[in-house]
Amino acid sequence: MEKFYITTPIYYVNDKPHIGHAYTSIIADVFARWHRLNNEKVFFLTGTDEHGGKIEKAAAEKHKTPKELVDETSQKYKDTWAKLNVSYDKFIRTTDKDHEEAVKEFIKKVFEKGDIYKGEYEGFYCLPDERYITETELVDGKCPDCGRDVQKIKEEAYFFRLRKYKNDIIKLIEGGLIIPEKNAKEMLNRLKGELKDLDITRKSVSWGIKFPFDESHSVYVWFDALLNYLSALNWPDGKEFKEFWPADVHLVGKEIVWFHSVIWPAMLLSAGLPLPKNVLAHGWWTVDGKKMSKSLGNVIDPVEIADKYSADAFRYFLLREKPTWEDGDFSESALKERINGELMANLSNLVARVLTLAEKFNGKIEGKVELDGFIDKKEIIENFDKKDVYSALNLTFESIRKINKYVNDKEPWKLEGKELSNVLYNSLEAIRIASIFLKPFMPSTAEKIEKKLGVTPQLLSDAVFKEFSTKVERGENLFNKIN
Ligand code: ME8
Repeated sequence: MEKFYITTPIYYVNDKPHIGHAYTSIIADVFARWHRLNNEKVFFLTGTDEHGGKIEKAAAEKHKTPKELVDETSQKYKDTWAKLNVSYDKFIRTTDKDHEEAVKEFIKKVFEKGDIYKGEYEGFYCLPDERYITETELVDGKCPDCGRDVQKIKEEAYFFRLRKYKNDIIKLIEGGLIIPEKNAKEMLNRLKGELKDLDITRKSVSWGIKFPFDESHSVYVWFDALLNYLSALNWPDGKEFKEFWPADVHLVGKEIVWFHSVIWPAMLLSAGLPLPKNVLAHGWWTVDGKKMSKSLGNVIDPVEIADKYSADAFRYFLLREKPTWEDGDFSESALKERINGELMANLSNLVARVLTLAEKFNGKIEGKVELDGFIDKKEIIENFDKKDVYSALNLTFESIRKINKYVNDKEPWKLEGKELSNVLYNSLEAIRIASIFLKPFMPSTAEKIEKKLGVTPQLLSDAVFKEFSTKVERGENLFNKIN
């Protein structure tokens, strides 16, 4: 049996999740469900990143202890994923005891390898991004990534010999680690410049894992966080580690590709561990054309959207509105258009029309296969292999349009007897097959269709025309028009 290990970034708990976080977790969920549908052994990991100066500061501002804040916010993440049907296998928190132990263990290994030394860090730091910035990287004195103010720091620190792994990393990226290509190019360009060793401890941050060789330092939050991908598998001795490592996909937003494709592989090389197969980067969401931010008051809560329009409608919108690697804009009006114009007009009406006729039909629904080519299974599978869930979803909806066209052309409401039975047979079987491909994207809608058709949960291997012998029930509409 094949295995598939997919991870999301572990999210900072300074604030509750917004639609950007939801987007990543939903894409990861699509992959996890797709591979389960293929009967593979799947480990889908998500969680929260709970240490560091940013969390320390957020807690102080909210008049809470860091512990209170991280407990509260990580629960909000869990609640959000439950609401959005994100079917993770494990939710890791970096404040979990076993994670902290694994981090210390890992640091010991890297230290024994001779890859850690003591020095002094002098430079800048972006607290919101939790990253070190050199003088030459500054843009108008601000963080080159987010444009916010930076802190100047000069402190004793322990360094990781990142430079030592530069050539290995370049080869790894040239070998196709990063999807898409444009992000790989960006990383290779950055690697052509000067690469400095990485400061991996902070003396001035107390909310963190104590550095094992010098407890006056805490471990740099990114060094701690990246290790979640191993500790979640109970590295070094866990059976999960043996079964699932290396990761098949580390799914990330494009701003943290550097950490996942340069720093993380270097850490693994130092510890003598196998490297992940892919780092998959996606684009960003803006809201009504602007970056989401508290000060603009345009941060969108995914739970509110799911309550208002359903989790599946929200999932569909995020996955359908823009190619995965591109940036896109979120607006409720665009969401409503997709619900009315696609989910209702295309999918929901089709299912309702066919099932109304099928419910009334007296006798066995039999026919000969006429709609066999309505879905391009091969291309959908190829797109999943290329990690392009956007195209896979488009092809799935293309198949639903084809069933609609078939029904419109055949006008079954004017037919009876054998002719009607034949059209119903083809439409029902096509709907059943399409619902299998809908499962990763819209799990509860697919489940509702299965119930209406009277079939039990299906695997990808069931996506072939069979006999139709179950009792159907039209029931409620899958989607209703939104005004
Ligand atoms: O970076 N559009 O956590 P984070 C799309 N803790 N995706 C977005 C987004 C947007 N506007 N905003 C956030 C961290 N995301 C670290 C990760 S991993 C070892 C440590 C998504 O809470 C996207 O996946 O800032 C991005 O990479 C992630 O949330 C950043 O979450």
